Amino acid sequence: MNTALRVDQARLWESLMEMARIGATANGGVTRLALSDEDRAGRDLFVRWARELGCAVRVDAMGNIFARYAGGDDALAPVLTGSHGDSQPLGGRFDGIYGVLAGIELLRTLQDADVRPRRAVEVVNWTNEEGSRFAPAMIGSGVACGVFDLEYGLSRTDRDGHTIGAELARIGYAGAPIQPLSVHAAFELHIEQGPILEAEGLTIGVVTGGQGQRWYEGHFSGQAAHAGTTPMERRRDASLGLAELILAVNEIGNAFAPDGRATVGSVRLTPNSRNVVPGRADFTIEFRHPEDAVLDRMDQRLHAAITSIGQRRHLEAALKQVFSYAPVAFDAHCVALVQEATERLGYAHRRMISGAGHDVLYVSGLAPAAMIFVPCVDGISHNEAEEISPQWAAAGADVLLQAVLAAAA
Ligand code: HGY
Ligand code: MN
Ligand code: MN
Repeated sequence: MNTALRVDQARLWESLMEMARIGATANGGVTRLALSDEDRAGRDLFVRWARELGCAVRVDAMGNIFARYAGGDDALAPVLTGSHGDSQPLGGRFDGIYGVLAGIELLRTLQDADVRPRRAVEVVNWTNEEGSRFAPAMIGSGVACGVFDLEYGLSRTDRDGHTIGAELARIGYAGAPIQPLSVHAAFELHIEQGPILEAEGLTIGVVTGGQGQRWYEGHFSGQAAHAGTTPMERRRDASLGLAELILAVNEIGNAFAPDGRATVGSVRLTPNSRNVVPGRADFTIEFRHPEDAVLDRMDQRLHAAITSIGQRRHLEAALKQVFSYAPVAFDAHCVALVQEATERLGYAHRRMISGAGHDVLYVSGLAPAAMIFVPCVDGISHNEAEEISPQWAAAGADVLLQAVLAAAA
């Protein structure tokens, strides 16, 4: 490992700030929802920067963009890095895009130093990692890695009925048919999105795996009624079922502390009018935990709670699981490369699992993979206040550079 080779911190930071102007929000965050006009602008900037580096750029049928920096022996499978360019609504300036632009900075550093690794290095910009506009999450990497078929991926719709396929065509990123992913090893660099590294005064997270997730969608149906004329005892108010459910989901998360996570993130009342008793309440639920057996128990408690609430409140209840993936352990050799790079660069670090989902978790089903975390201020993410320091950004990119070069040798 040639740790004399370092990324250019100022150039990386400037790229992050230029990208953050696309979809910039009033409170210092970004809204760059998957396949929106803002996402298109961000994609166009990524492609321009990749082409300026002499990369071959290819787009697949899910709009995933791969920028390839040729290696000495181009017949060999490449080393893959990158992340996602889409954001949450009112999201942060670094979630996902930091890993994409650190990949660009890595290639700029190789080009400046005239370094040509034996294997090609590819930087990917995955489609719809967040799962906010289109569910489920990580649909671009999921199709590319064979977890979902293309037809399923292209047919996902947003709340306005727009499909991924139509939106890809609209923004000009409906690419070539999906080919089996050819990857020698993969490394994703990401902000931690949690409080651990900063609280412990550490610079790097050597990520050994990711926890499992279960996503659900459901609703309670009662009866819409006049808010003024309908006596309390005659109501079938769907919002009361929702209120009980939110507390029940929170209890399930607490029952499996300290690692259990349970969230009702999105709700919708119908007709959502101030003088109508809600006839319907739609909700999303997501659970996370490092152990699949515990996710099964959380699932059982959820179904029991939904049934009980519906019966007691005379509401029809519906629940379906829309997404899940089991906990993942990363490849020991890739984790060791990250650990060695971190130690040689002298960064304070710890091993940890990822609480958040990331595209490389799917890639790890096809090729050896690992992740690198840097801290974020107060552990805040999925929030306009998301913040990192230029020093953290460069430290993570330097570890990525060394791990990628070691794998590409
Ligand atoms: O939800 C997640 O874990 C990821 O940040 N999209
Ligand atoms: Mn992310
Ligand atoms: Mn995210």
